[in-house]
Amino acid sequence: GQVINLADYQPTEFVLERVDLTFELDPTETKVEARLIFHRREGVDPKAPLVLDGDELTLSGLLFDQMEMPADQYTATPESLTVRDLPASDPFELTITTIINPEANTKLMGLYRTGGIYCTQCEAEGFRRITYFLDRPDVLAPYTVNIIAEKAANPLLLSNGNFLGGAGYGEGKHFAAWFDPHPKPSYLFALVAGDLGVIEDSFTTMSGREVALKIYVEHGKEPRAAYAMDALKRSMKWDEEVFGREYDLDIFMIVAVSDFNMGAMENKGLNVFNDKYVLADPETATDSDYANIEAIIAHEYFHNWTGNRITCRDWFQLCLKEGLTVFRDHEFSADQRSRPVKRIAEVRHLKSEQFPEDAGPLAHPVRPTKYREINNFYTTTVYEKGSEVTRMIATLLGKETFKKGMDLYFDRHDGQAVTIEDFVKCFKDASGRDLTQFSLWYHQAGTPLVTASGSYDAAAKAFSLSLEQMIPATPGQSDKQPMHIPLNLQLFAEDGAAIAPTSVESAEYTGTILHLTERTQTAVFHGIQTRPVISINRSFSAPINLHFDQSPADLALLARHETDHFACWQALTDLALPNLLKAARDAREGNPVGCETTFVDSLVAAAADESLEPAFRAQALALPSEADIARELGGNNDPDAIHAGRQAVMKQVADAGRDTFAALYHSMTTPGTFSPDATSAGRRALRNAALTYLSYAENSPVRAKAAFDAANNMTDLLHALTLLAHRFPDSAEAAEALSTFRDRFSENALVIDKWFSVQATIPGGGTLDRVLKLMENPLFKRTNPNRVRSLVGTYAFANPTGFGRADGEGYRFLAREILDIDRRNPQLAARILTSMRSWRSLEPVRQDHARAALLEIERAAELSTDVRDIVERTLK
Ligand code: HT7
Ligand code: ZN
Repeated sequence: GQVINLADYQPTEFVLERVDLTFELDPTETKVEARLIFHRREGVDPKAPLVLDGDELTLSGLLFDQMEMPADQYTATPESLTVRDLPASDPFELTITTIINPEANTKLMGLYRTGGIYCTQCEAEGFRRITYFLDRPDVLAPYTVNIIAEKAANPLLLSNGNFLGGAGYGEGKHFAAWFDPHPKPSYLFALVAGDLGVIEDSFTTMSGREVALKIYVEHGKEPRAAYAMDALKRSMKWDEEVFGREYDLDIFMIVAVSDFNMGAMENKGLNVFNDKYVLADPETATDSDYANIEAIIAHEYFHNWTGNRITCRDWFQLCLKEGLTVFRDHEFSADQRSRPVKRIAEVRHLKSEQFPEDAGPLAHPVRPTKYREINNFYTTTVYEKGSEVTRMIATLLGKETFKKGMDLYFDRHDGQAVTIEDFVKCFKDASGRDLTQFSLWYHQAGTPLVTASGSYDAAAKAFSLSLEQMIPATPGQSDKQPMHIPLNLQLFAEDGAAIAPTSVESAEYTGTILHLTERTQTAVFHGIQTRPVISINRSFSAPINLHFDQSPADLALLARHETDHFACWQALTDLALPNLLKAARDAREGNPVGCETTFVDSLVAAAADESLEPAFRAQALALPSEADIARELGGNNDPDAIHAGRQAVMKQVADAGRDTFAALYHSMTTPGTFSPDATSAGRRALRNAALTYLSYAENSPVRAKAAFDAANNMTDLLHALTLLAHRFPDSAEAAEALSTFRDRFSENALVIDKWFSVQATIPGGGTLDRVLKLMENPLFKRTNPNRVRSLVGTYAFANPTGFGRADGEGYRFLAREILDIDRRNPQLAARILTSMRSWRSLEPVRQDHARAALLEIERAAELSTDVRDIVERTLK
């Protein structure tokens, strides 16, 4: 795999006008006939050859305008088809026949088989595994698709667009034809065939058109698709109301499959989903499963406008569709649920996933300029930081102007393949604001560090705030320019009342947003009667690290009085962190761990505060994770000490708040039938958080076991199981709960994934043996990405003490597994390998083991481009 550079972008010399595909489906020998109509772009050399992309293809026929192509006029390799000396006639038609083997396709890219179903995944470069093609996102055409297959095994024949018709086709076969009038790039092509159950509904769009909605799942699982259907209808309505976007075909289909490399895929009119993000019922799905389903159904649906109608010019522009669509799904969930609680969850996720990426060897800009393997750029930086950048545009412009910019984007670029520059220009044109400096957010990698310090002048009644920004060096980018950082801030008086200054001397400051644009900047707030407490980066207005020394008393005041609940949570977190960091250092040195009372009291007070919604209180009680603590410590990390320190802090909070937690455990019940709504989920989350602390206070598995036995939904059941397994792994209660759980759900692979994950995250070095044993369990299937992620992936990503064993056995295990997975599914192997991205922040002994494991992978005789790219960048 050579490096692809953004700077080398050139439009194609040939323009694709139409695509006509005919599939004769067969598990091992599917015949694909592609009729492609091209013309030359104006000014192109008439002798220019046509070069089409392929991947592991064999050509079995080639016609030019229906006539056989002479063999000396083309060269076909598995990776490309080059056609030379094309007659000057324009337009012309090329008919390409390939034979492919879906059954043997273990990469799950292109056309493959899963659970007896034919299914495709074409993003990013899967279509070239089906036929030779100009497989790039700026080549758009309308598609007609004919599918021929055995009727009994494949009653369903689906593709993009609207259904044209179908009929019998010889003995035992039938065919169906589909037409998608919306010009689309090949990555949005989809085909599904097989025998599935369906739930059906309909949606009337704002202009009164009726759209048929269908969700296809394995037979017998139809009732478990009801929540996904409900989420789909709410998404369609929301996109009309909030973004003015209407659906544009007669039918919208979702197919759930059990073998899938990612979460879901937004193919035009025919979304394909990992069944994990479709299937839910109270008995088998947790509240977070429901929330994920709602978010991902919305995300893929929203792509219809942000991604499909307007797509990316090239894969460097991936954040054009992904960052924007994540922003849209975040806003949707915020509107459907609690906005502050959603924001807290987003920021937790951003900090635990994206911040480490941005701080490590795999750091890259939101809009990268080079790649070796595009599959490795479906990253949290492109998605989540990309969403944050879009959010900052909304913050800078304000709601109304942001909406104008979005409308302009939809008007100006509908039907086109565009760039980030085109996107940003719409907001510049809608607002008149110069966004040149702001655009650095797309181009400079690394999380900015903002250092703030305040001083109060009682005589002058003035408060001055000094800010400094620093953007850390990242691979390939050593010198950084200062960025445009919008900081939402507010001053509070000592009684907790918000203060309105009489005047402010500052660079641009709109009353809530201070625009930090220089390396250093000072703002002076006048008319401040007493020493103020300042809240900075409210709602997480910018994705930065903030260093601001605030006393526990000031943080406690913010925790109590901030009107922005995200900022309350941030204050509680800022109170907790120094305690957790000190505890990790003390545990490492063998000193006793002691917590500050302001922190413990504030946390317990927040837990008991009935004016706060339960979901918020549950978030407050979920202390920063071991990974969060490791990140804050920054280097020379010992996972065992971090774990021991955090356990000691949990115990102190639990002892101090024991009565509060007992009261919450009894009061936060959810009587009546189960409902997955956010309010009920919040009550369950708070009750379960209380149960966790009680298990520390009581130091006994008895209450958790009783909770396990009494649970009537998966959220409570899994929480109790996790507590038993993680806190009391050697107890009879844990053993019994684990085997009960396995026996009850052995027929449900998605629930068994939870059983694998719970065990993969049991703290401590002994877990590796357990993982190895579980890999021999008949319920574990090496070929299924969900199984591999839930056991191997979860162990590597989410078990710092288990995976990070001091003897390096965890890393060696991962190296072996990566090489094994890579032989079947490089994309999956590469993704799991990114769990090593923070290896340089470990203490020296573990670092040596980690490096050795990475070198072992790097030295392997055969390595996919995917894994080679990750391992080389990780080691650099
Ligand atoms: N746009 C989709 C990305 C995706 C994908 C990428 C590479 C390989 C397999 C894949 N499956 C789905 C998902 C999304 O962001 O909506
Ligand atoms: Zn997406």
